Amino acid sequence: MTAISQPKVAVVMGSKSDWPTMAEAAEIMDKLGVAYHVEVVSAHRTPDKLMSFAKSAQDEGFDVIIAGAGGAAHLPGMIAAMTPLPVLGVPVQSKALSGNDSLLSIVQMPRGVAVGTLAIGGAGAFNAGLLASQMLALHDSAIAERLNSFRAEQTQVVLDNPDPREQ
Ligand code: RP5
Repeated sequence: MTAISQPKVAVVMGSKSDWPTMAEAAEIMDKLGVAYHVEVVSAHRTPDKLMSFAKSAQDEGFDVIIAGAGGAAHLPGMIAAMTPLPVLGVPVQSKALSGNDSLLSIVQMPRGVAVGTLAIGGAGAFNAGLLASQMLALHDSAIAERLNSFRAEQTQVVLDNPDPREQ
């Protein structure tokens, strides 16, 4: 389904190399008809851009931010420090430490500055897209209906395929 309205979700990531992971957030939002904006914003390589993005995100009309990064993954936390919008953090799987570094640097926020941290890798990105859609669905009945259909289809696929030996 093609998203048609002004994006309410911003999907940012520390590097182009994060895109194969973060594309899973885009995939579910495409399916649910949720408009989103995507952009590379690096906490370490483009710190000024990080600041201007985070500080202007609400005025730009975004309702929720999905931020993915790997390694010393400071992007979600730094964005959360500079915007009142909810931030969903996706730990990208790193080569050196399998994403444990990403996870710990995103999840362990100090009390008072919140990041909703998802699972490492593609499942986390997918669920970030799902959660962002669920947030928008609180005030958008069309998205809510598509979410209900998505869940019903997912359930039906499992119910229709109970034998684990079959493909
Ligand atoms: C982080 O460093 C990015 O989020 C990425 O996961 C990681 C590696 O970046 P590249 O060296 O592939 O650009 O900032």
